[in-house]
Amino acid sequence: MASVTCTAPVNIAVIKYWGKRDTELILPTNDSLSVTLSQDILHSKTSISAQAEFDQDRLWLNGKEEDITKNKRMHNCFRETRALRRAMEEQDGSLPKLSTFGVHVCSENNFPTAAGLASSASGLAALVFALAQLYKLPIDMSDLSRIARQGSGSACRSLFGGFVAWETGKEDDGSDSRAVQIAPDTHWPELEALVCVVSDKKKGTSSTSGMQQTIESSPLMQERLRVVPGRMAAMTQAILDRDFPAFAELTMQDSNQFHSVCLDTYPPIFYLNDTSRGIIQLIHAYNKLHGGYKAAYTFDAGPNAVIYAPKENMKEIIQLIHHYFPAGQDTPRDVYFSDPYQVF
Ligand code: 2P0
Repeated sequence: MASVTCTAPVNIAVIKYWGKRDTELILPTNDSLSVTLSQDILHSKTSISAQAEFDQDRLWLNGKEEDITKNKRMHNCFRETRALRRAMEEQDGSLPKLSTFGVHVCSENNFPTAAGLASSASGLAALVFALAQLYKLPIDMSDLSRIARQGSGSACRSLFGGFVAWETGKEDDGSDSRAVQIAPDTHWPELEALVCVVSDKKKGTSSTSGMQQTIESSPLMQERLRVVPGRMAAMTQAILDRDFPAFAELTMQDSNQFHSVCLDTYPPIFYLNDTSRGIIQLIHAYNKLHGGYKAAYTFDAGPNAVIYAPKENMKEIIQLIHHYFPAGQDTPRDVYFSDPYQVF
């Protein structure tokens, strides 16, 4: 039996991926860019075993077995990594025939699954990385990211630390749609992320179906596709320059536009709630009070806020959040916050 255990971190996009030009190969309509968070708090931990006696691939997620017979995306990851392993076994007859064995997968998230905290990104990244280790594939991370992408689009970005772009690519076969690291995690140590868990409930509209509804019905999406290339270039420069005001403005604008296209989708998709909007107002008031950018918010496909800020501001921001959105109160808002905050 061969076994491997890996963890993969969550990534939070500052230029959002939303929309596919090919739903089979998972090719996006626009480039995206994310920050990979520290693995200390938000991660997926995945153990896999391959054994001749295993007659099929099986998954246990957070301790409960899931039926993956119709899970095409997981099978994409198994198929692609097995094909590479098979080629190695054909070249070197002494290698164990792992490609013919079934694989059992045990995966755990240490945060709410499917609540808009990028659990599919870390989960599929951990699976693909674990398979590459198990099969001892001589493959670089960008090539591996093309396989992770076929499990879940945003998973391709979680194979790298630091600041990561997912390039849409031009080819119809997806061969150039991959993740690349813009800068390593050591590049901007002053930048921190605070994850505010507003709700740990499963989201109402999955990202996969929500983004296709947007593509089919939102006229505003055309405007988004027009502005994203300029934002990608400006965001990349802001990161390379460690220019927090530029990073903050672009991050908030892109989050707002992403939620605007959700609202423009017909019927509309609501991911933010009153608490999310309260946090948006608080961050703008905080920045205005200081006459500059002290913090930036971003929201994915759920109500939970991620606040990026230089380390020196984080203590004050946490106090503000706790003051205006006290945790543990008997309110209908179901608010609590991650503690301690993320440092990457
Ligand atoms: C992102 N999101 O860039 C954006 C922002 C949600 C909002 O990537 O269908 O779970 O598996 O490719 O990767 C969520 O989309 O969707 C996502 P699939 P995925 O992080």
